[in-house]
Amino acid sequence: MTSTERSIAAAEAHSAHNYHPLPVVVAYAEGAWMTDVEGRRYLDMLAGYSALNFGHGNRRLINAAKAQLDRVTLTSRAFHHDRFAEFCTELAALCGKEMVLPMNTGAEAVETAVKTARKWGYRVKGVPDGQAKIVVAGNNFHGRTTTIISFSTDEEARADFGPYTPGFEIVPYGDLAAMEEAVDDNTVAVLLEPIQGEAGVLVPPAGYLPGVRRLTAERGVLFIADEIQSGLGRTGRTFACDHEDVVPDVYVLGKALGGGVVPVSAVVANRDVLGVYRPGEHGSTFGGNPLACAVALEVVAMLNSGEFQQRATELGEHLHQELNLLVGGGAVEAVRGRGLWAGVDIAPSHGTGRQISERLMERRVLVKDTHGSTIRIAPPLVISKEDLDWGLDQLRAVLGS
Ligand code: IF1
Repeated sequence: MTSTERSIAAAEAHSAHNYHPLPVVVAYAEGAWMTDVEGRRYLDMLAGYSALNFGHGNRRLINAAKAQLDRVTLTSRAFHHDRFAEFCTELAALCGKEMVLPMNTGAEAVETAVKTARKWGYRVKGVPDGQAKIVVAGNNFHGRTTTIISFSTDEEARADFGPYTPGFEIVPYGDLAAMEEAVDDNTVAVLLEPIQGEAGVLVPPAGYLPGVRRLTAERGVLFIADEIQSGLGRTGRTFACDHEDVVPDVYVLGKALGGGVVPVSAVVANRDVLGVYRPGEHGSTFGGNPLACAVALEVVAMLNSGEFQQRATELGEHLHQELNLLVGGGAVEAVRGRGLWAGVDIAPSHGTGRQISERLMERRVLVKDTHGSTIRIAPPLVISKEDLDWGLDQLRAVLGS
């Protein structure tokens, strides 16, 4: 047996099969490249589902983590620490907001946003206790907790996890009239991905996000933007909402906020929203820990430079220009996305998303399929144009176009 086979066999024997990973065992990674246990190098076109926007082994992030490791890594929030205030101040400023509630994973931040909206609904808006409603979109993906999958429309993510949490109404993504119809006096929030990732990198119709912003402002409803995957440079702007000059009431951030080094997530909003909390009403052992703050501070500093947003814009234009040339050639039925983020619908005649992913792996490119016949392309924003073109050459070869 090769070391790859041995590693995979042991993983299959001793871990739950809640994933079906490609048969590659990564041992090292740098920039946009990963090296497996056999020494083979792969171009990473998934970037940890956009957690690795700044690339593997980003020197600024690794050095920030290393420096903090020798100082203090965890205090709990029972005490202050000397990176916390700076982290909250800088992240709030990046978002143009006043306050931050730090958590760890994306799902925790989404759960925190749901709890915040409900508490705001009861304490500020005056919704009768227990009656708060949150409107979400079909084909959403906001995480895997039992409350979050309660408002999923994906049977695979929901099945056998009931009983489900009530208080959510699902409307079609992109349909403003349906959203208007759903919002009522007990609605405390609308929760949306500004671009739906798992659904296949679905960009909403132009005007939809501004329409949601107007509707929620008029009806006294919080607009919560889940920018966990779409945010922090991926689409060519700091936030995907920026493309339509929309400022939500609440940003939900994660993934790249921790730079692919440590889990860091956060809910960011003004005092009139996050001010609803009193001590003891929410919390997390690791939320806002010194190591997380040290890394995330460096992430915010890098985003403040605008260089990653600029790269994602320029390379993204090139990526979409090249991908759009494939549409109509028989292998590619549609391409969607923004910046360095694309969903490519493969014609079933050319294989499933999984099969294309496996063929690309044989050519040393790693992508992830989603829902049958779509592959998503989201390389680290540090990828060179040459490497991006090489990756596109492998895709064209696999698609025979
Ligand atoms: C899996 C999907 C992507 C997210 C948005 C919250 C979360 C995610 C917009 C929760 C997480 C990850 C989770 C991972 C695969 C990946 C994913 F396929 F699941 F949907 F990226 F599209 N909001 N997305 O995309 O963040 O708790 O994971 O830190 O669960 O398989 P998390």
